[in-house]
Amino acid sequence: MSENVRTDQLPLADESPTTESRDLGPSGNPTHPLATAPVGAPPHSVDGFVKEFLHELNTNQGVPLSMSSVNDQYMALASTVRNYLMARWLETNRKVHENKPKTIGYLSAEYLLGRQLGNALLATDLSDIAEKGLALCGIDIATLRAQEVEPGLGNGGLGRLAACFIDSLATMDVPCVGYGIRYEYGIFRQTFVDGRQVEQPDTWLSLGSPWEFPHPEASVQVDFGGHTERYIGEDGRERVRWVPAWNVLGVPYNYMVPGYLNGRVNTLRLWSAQATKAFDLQIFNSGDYAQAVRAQTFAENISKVLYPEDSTPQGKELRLQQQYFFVACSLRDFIDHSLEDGFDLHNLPERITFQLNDTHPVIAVPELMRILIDEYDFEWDEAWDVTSRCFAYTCHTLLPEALEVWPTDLLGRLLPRHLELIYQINDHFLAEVREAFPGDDLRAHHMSIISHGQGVRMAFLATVAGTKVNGVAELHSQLLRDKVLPDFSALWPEKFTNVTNGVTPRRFVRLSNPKLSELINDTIGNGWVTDLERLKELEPYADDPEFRAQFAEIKAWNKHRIADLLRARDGIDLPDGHLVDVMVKRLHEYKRQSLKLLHIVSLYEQVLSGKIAASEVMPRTVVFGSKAAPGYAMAKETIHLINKVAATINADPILEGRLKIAFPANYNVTLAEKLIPAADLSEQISLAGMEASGTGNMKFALNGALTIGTDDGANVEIRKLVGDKHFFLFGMSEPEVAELGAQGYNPHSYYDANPQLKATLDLISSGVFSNGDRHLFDMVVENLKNQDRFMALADFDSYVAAQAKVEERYADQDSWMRSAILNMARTGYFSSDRSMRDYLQRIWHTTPML
Ligand code: 26W
Repeated sequence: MSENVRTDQLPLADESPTTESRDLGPSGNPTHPLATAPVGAPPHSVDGFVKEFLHELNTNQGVPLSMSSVNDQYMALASTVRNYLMARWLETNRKVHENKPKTIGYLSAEYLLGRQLGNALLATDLSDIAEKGLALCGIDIATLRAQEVEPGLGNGGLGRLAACFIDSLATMDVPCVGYGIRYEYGIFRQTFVDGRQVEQPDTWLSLGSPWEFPHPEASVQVDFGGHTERYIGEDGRERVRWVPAWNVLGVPYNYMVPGYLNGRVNTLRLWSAQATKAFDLQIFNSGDYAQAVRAQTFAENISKVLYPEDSTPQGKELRLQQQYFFVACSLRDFIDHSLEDGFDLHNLPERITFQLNDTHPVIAVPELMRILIDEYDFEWDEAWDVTSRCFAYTCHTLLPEALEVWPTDLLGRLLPRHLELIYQINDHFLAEVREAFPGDDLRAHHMSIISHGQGVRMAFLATVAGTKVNGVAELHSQLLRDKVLPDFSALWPEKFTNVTNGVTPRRFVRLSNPKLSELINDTIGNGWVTDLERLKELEPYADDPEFRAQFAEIKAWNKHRIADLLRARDGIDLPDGHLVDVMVKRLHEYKRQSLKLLHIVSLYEQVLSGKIAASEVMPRTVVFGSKAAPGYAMAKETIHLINKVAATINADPILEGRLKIAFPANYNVTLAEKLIPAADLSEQISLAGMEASGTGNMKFALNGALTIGTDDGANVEIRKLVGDKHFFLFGMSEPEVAELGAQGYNPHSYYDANPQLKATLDLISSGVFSNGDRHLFDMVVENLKNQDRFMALADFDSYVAAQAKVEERYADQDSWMRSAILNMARTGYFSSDRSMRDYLQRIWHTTPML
């Protein structure tokens, strides 16, 4: 509770305006034929579309075409497409309401959705009609597509995966509600000032957000703080009541999640925090205006902004408030609004499985226990029986520092009842551990959800409560069993499983690579969009020179497209014929952008020192895309160094333009959709055992790029499917990394023993990239020479050797294109549809609703 808002000024429950009764529908009996007719969609024709568009422009935007701004036209186009989807959405909800199927409740603190318009046009097969219709109105649809600001409600892999998963569930006709937070400000906008990252607030809502539907009438009150008190119930049993100190209102905003050409539209429900009482008129009238609205601003802070960290939790109270806020809203919403009145909550597991997207929503476990025990008078065992069959947990990381541990004092202050319940869950659990491992107190101590009395280990709570625990790639899931949660996998081996990540082929092939999609359609038909493993049928065409030529032409076209964008946006040239070498992902030391940088500087050093002639350097453009968490100094310093190296090398004639570095700012989903189809080489170079899976690696392979990578995360499975001849493997394996770590890794010895590595690091310290300032990059260089936690120096030689192989292979364009086609043909497995099939079979035990 921040110091300046006194809890007693926050209205208690009974003061809040009651959400009106939920009995839906007209009070009287509708007799007009239209009133009972099913909601129809506008005619699927150019004329029908134009009529709807102009209607929306005139009535919704309130402007005639002649006076309409681009934003007006975009808003009208969005609401036009929405209207085509609305009938499907209402029909889907009607079917769910009628059939009461088992539903998946996907709980995620992040959704990296990307732009909505293109996907909605694809799902409704309106792209061509819209383009023609708008052209008849004198409008270029590309201009309107570019008007959309993507909702950046996520940091990176975890958030984008959630977006791919809900797209797949809708396309596979699986009833699912995605629950999350409607951050007013998403992931920051990245700009570069003198090569340094500067963060700008993400005002994604400023021009309106046509894809959301607020439902204030379905708001949920969420309590915080206060204390608990015991009392004897009328049945004589001891009861506990939570007496909260303050509360806020959760207002749901519904977003459409359209299935691909299947008439289904699932819902993404994002919660926005609002004060339960607008502002305090008495205080206002007493003249303390700021105080009068303080409660309001305080409440709204909860969904104000996304935490921009994607690996090290800051442990901030507001973050825990965010987690409990959306979880409490979601559970209440499902229990009160999706279950029919009088539904017996003992059967809740038949109606829903809540998938925990990492530990961020795991406070849902004690929240469900609280609801069942305190509000529905369940006994402990009854409540635990239901709760422990309602959740499953997906872990997305291997970094120990990324595992959330909430201090008991903070949890006890904010959620006193939940802390009590967590202690009780832990007691019951440890009793089971002692039973399974009698006398092994050390093991019980190690497995305790409460660590050393002052922290709640959220991953342990998720594992204890979850029916299943899965990693996101085979190697990751194995390391979860062997290294992260070994005691738990010893106790419950059957609880642990794997579901390798996937990506949606709708956005990351069909939408972002239209020319390749056309070639595939012309070759094997368009079934692949919903059955991606059919790409396998393309394998024989890898040996077809005509097909290879068409494929190469498309790659070249995609390169021109990104070249135009980079030139226009960042003034960066992408010369023809360059190998396009792309590394796009969050900036983190374990992902080793520094290793990529050492390769680039090593090439430059060799030319500067005359070891090689510039003509020996394969024409290559390296494209980086990376945001660093604002508080992550080493990551920000690495970005600074990359930009300085880029500026120097791009301007140095000695390389005759044969080596270029581009670092477009503000890497996001929209930029990924343009960059990935243009790539020849995909950089997946994390230290083995660190990247849980990666999903960019899958997107690159599916768009015909070859991977240079370590045997880490899903790289292992990609390499297995595409074959060693079509994958540039390098570096230590995970066991070798563990071995080197165990025997003690001394990075300086690699620096001393490897003249080229030494020359490379010394060049950075020479000041050549920093106007002679030899110490500007000491932070990065000293760290690599003395700590190098992620062993970039140890893998340097192997990486440089693999890059030499890349240049050798790329020189033979025909065989390169053959490999590129085989990469595409053999990676259909990495569709998020397949991932969903695995979750359905292994974890959710439910089937699509037909
Ligand atoms: C609390 C701070 C925080 C926030 C986000 C810690 C950890 C996270 C995420 C789990 C980090 C993340 O995005 N992990 C990535 O998840 C992807 C989807 O499964 C994987 O493909 C990536 O390998 C993994 O780094």
